[in-house]
Parts: sequence; structure tokens; C-alpha cells
Amino acid sequence: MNHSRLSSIKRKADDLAKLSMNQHLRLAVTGLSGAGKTAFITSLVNQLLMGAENHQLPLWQLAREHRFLGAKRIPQPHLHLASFDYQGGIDALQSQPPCWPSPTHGVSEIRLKLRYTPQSLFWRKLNHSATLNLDIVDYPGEWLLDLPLLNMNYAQWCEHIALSLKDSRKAQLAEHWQSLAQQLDIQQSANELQIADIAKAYTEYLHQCKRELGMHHIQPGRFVLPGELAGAPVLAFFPISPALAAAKTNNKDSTLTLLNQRFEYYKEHVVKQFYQQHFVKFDRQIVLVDCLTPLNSGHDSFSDMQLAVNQILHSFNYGQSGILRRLFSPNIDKLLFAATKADHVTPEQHSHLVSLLSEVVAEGKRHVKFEGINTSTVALASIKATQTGKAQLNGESINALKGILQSDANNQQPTTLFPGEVPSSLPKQNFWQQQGFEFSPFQPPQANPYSALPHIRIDQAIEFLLGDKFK
Ligand SMILES: Nc1nc2c(ncn2[C@@H]2O[C@H](COP(=O)(O)OP(=O)(O)OP(=O)(O)O)[C@@H](O)[C@H]2O)c(=O)[nH]1
Ligand SMILES: [Mg+2]
Repeated sequence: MNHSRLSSIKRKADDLAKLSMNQHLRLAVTGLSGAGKTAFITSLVNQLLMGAENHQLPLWQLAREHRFLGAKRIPQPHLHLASFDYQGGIDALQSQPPCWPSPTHGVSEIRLKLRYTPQSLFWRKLNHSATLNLDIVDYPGEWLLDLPLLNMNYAQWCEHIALSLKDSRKAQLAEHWQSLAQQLDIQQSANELQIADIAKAYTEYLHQCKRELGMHHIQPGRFVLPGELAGAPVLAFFPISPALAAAKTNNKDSTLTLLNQRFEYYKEHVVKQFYQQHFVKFDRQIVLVDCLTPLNSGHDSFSDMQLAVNQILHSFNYGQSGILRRLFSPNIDKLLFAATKADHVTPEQHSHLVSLLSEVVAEGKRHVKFEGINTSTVALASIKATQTGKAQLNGESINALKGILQSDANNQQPTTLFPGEVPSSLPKQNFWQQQGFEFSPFQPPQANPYSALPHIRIDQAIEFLLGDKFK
């Protein structure tokens, strides 16, 4: 074979290599508020940016085989989306004393370029490194709680809310907005100011359910996490008595017409739009679940969290909610369930946390798997705030945790404690009577610019979510 023919073959092989060695993946991170999304993304980005020098990732095959060459932050693809505030999170963790990154309220994204040596001998012989452009998207799980609204009209939604008020604690909190709503003549022409006031009272009721009852299952989700919609008329509606909502109205300016219109507008332009603009573009998903805070808060909070998480999983159940497949054709092929904040329990309890989470998501997971989505479950700590040690209890040496409690931020004195046992299955009545679990928030560790953040099993999450892309 002559020289020019050889170099033309080599050029073609090079072009082919470039094509197949530049991949792209969109990883979505969700969970209810406070589940640990921001901490997870901050730590994940930090672990990747630390590159080949990061020796804390033994469960990630690519790093273990020394084929991970490094990562770089590059401009995000969607200019209209908020950027994930990685630097803000790192600054908070590096401050003195360190603090957790601030809560977030909407969608944000960050793009990293990962470079690695491919596994295949063929590509290695061509001396090629490969790249994966990784987009990481943070979005509130609460937004997925709105999916069932797509199958309801306004009157059906009012019926649904009326049923939820059978819970006497909710009914008590609902008294204020209900009494305001009862004063409305819904057949009369709408008074915008009055409607805005009642919508405000309804929104405050939802916030109270979250704050005072520890509830997560809030509808409509955007009322408590409005993002850029704060103050917009699309959020100025509320449920009324189901019988009144089902009535006919001939007045096109009536309150009833307006409430119906806003409900439909919310479905079309808020709920559907999120699925169309964001959800369909996700390739991989991690659902973060904080099982520990609801264990502390009690039976009702735990059941509500379980309900909300399973409701979130309906969005990955394309077949059953035919509307999803019809409207959005989602692409997610791998979904990881992660029990967060595992550094709040001693290591021998981590397997309990995994089996507890498996039971919490059991119903939703069955449907997700039926769709052919590959799933796995892990217990992790995105940012490990405790050390494991020994303590004496009744003359016996037991595993304990050592860390600075958030409540000791002023004196910076570490505390050694045994937080109790995490149940390995859904807690029974006697668990709630004994309240065997005492969970206290810890201050994060002091971060420094030269080493990656300490974590527990974030490398296992990377392996599951991205591992197959580095062949
Ligand atoms: N000990 C420990 N605490 C954690 C960890 N991850 C999160 N936390 C705690 O949980 C809180 C909430 O974490 P975030 O990452 O802000 O949760 P989020 O899901 O982004 O919450 P929103 O932005 O409000 O939706 C933090 O402020 C920490 O107190 C972890 O890995 N270890
Ligand atoms: Mg957040």
C-alpha cells in the first residue's frame, strides 16, 4: 500500500475517532427540598475538577484504572438557564467556620468536559484521548408532583384538594383561605385583587403545611417554589368547594371562568413546559432522598415523604401515564436512588439505610423498572461531616460519630454521639412510640482548595450513572 493511501486511511480513522470519542450526557439531579441536591452537585463537580489527582474515587472504574485525565468547566449550553452556583457553594464550605451551600429554588445547570483514555486497544493505538461533555442539571422534585394535574380539570382538582383536607391538621391550617374563598360569589365578575389575596392565603397555607407539618406533597408545586414565576398571575388561583367548581357559568368574566382559565394555563405553560423544555432532554437521573429528617420528625412526615417520592417516580413511568410518552418521549435509561446524609449514621447502619430506601421507593421502582430503566440504590454522603470512632455505652464499646454540631458553631467543639439505629424496613408503630433515632445536623468539614471534598460513596454513584460511557 502506498504512503498517500495509508495516510488517507489514517485520516479517516482519526475523523471517525473524533466523532465517536466526543460524547454528550445530560445528568439530572432531583429530590425534595433539603434532600441534598446542591451539596451533591457541588461535591460531584469538585470530585471531577480535582481530576486525576483525586485519589478518593476507588469505586469509579475509570479513576481506578488511571484512565481519567481530568475535567474542566466549560460554558453551559442553555444561556437562558441559571448557572449552578458551584463557586458559591465552595466559598461557603471554605469560609470560617464552614457553612453549607444556600438553599436553591429552581432549575440550574453546569457543564463539564471530562477527558479520559478509552479502554479499547484500537483507540489507544491511535493515541486518542476521548471526551464526555457532561451537563448536570439541578431541579426541584416538587415540580414533578404536578404531573397528575395534567389528567385533571379544575373541578377534579378541587375535589382532590377537598379529600386531602380530611387530615384534621391540614383542615385547621386551611381555615383562613377557605373562609376567604367562601366569601366569593364565583358567578360574579372576577375581582383581580380579591383573587390575588386568596391565592396568597392559599400559598401561605401550603408553606405552613411544609413548615409546621413537615409535608412535602404540595400541589401545585410551583406555589411554594415559584422560581421566575413569583408574583405572576398564573400562580393566582386556588381550589374552591368541589360542588361550586363543577357548576356551569355563562359569564365569561366570572371568577369561576378565571379560576378555570388559570388552572388550565398553569397546566399548559408551567407543568407541560417543564417536561418539554427540560425533562425530555435528560439521559440519566439521580433521585436524592433524605430518609433521616422524616425519621426524626415522626410518622406523618415520613409517610408524606414516601408518598411524595413515589409521586415523583410517576414521571419515570412513561407507559402508565400515557400522557408522558405521547407528549414528551423521555429518554432516561438509568436512574439511581440515593439515600443522602449517610455520614449521620455509623457505617454498619449504611446497609439499613439502603434497604429502608428500597422499601420507601418500592412501588415507584417497580414501574420504573418495567419501563426498562436500569435502577440501583445507594447510601451516600455528598460531603462527609463526621468521623467514625468508638464510644463507651454501659461499659461496652460501640461505634459512634464525631463532628461539630450545627448548634455548636459558636464554640467549634466536636461532639461524639451515637445517633441510634436506622430501621432496615419501613418503621412500625413501636418505632414511632420509642423514637429510637436522634438526628442532629452537623457543620460541614472545613474545605480547602487543594483536596477534594470528603464523601461517602459518591464514586459509586459516578460509576452507576456514567461508568458505561467511558469504554
Ligand atoms: N451531614 C451532611 N449533611 C448534608 C449533606 N448533604 C446535605 N446536607 C444537609 O442538608 C441540607 C440541605 O442540603 P442541600 O444540598 O441544600 O439540599 P437541596 O436539595 O439542594 O435543598 P433546596 O435547595 O432547598 O431544594 C444542607 O444544608 C446540610 O445541612 C451531607 O452529605 N452530609
Ligand atoms: Mg438546592
